[in-house]
Amino acid sequence: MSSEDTLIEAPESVNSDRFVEVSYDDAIPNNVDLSSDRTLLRALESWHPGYLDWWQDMGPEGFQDADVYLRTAVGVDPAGWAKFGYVKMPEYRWGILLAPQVEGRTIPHGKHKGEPVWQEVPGEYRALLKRLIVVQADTEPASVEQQRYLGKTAPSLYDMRNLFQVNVEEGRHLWAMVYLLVKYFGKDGREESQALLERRSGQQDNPRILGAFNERTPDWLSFFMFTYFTDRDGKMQLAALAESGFDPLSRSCRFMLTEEAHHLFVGETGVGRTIEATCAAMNKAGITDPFDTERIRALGVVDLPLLQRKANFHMSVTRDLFGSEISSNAADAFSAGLKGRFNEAKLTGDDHQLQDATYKVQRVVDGELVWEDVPALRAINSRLLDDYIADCQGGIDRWNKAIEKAGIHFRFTQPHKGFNRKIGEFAGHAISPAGELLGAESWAALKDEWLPNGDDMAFIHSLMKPCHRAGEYASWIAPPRMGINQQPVDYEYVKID
Ligand code: BYC
Repeated sequence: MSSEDTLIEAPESVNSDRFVEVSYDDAIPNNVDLSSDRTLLRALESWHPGYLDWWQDMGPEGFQDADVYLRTAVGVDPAGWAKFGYVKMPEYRWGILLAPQVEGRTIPHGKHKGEPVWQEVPGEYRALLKRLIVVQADTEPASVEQQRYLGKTAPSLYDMRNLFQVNVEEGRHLWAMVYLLVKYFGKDGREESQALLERRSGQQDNPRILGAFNERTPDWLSFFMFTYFTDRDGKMQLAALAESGFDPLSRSCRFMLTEEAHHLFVGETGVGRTIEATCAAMNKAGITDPFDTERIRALGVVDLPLLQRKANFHMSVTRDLFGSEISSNAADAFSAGLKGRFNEAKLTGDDHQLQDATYKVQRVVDGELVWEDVPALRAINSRLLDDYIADCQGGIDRWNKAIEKAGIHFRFTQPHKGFNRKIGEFAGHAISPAGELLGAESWAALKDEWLPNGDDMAFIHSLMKPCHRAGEYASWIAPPRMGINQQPVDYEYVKID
């Protein structure tokens, strides 16, 4: 099991002298010299109370007074950027932290390739840039809202702490984007920042912008799948935005990626520990058939086919977050130099402008799945989605290795890209995990084998009993190999009373 997910490396030309100390004396900790810009400071200070009200209303329910063993960013130097200690979540020091400026950085892609990066918003791209920042920002509070009830059914204090860590850092990511909106987009930016506190995940009248962020996260398996699969969309999108020619956005996203790695780790190990508990219980009971559902469930663990169905749901919903595979919005953002491909600056083999290049995209044409060469510029989303699918495989392979080691014949797989899609090329088509186009009747008859069904959800619900004493772990999840920050696994990570 990986200890942390792979990070985007800091560009080599970062000069370590340029790591700016984070000031924690200010009400809003920052490394952007906020105190020297009174107007900006006032605008952020006036947003702050609304943020705290939102956190009280929509943040982790029932644990606002608990002391939580949290890490707080104290700098952006990769060697020592965080400190650990007990904090009540509403008192968490949400700060504004940008990765250091890279000397001489140039725009890596698009029409302006090779020109110096922008330190101010390029006027002609203002609306497009603002939209990207608002969409990114909107996902952060959305995920906190989706996860707000999970503390109550945490399978251990260790897991509860990890949930809250993820939540406060998503809150900080909102701060990171609001800083950009308020500093660089004037009145519009202030209005957008306010609207970010008003939309609500799943609310009919004023929902969050992207589909997956309006889904429920009703149980801990959903949380682990979300942090493995959906936070990984966060990794890919942040990495693409880290390539932006608008340097403040690039620097914000680079630091956000540092925090994101832990969220992915929570997802991978959460699913991994669930698998470990299942395999151990099956072996102890002498059950070899992973589809012997009734007997496996009677042991108080999650059968592997159910986990696959959960994964299928989260993978498909998350793939929708990449937008349409063929998109003129994405082409515009790339050509403008606002959003690149994954690891854009390091990619070799093309001119980073893609005027004549093509990319293979799978589509449904006349009732058949076909591959077509489409202009690479218009296939930017498709390529990022392909990179994402490849990136998902590492953890899946590690889960499979653990199952194999336990001697159980079962393998997790990724469903076909078109499975259960609502956005893009495959929307409106019924496609099986194996990649067959189906009629509506076959889909209706088979979908309960591929997506969590009513029995699955009822069973998961029955497992979601709190384990809130230090060192206790629910039956369905193995304890972690190591605690947080070298603390033991039975450490009191959250002091509830
Ligand atoms: N649901 O040309 P299209 C994270 C809209 S996750 C609803 O297909 P485009 C995190 C789209 O907005 C990363 N609507 O796609 C993870 C557009 O509407 P407008 C979040 C959707 O524009 C876990 C229209 O359809 N960051 O950080 O190329 C926890 C046509 O758009 C959806 C970003 O996404 C959908 N799934 O791409 C916490 C990066 N998909 O504008 C955090 C910033 C598309 O015409 N965002 N639409 O009204 C972007 O780069 C792009 O907005 C997207 C969409 C990739 C999302």
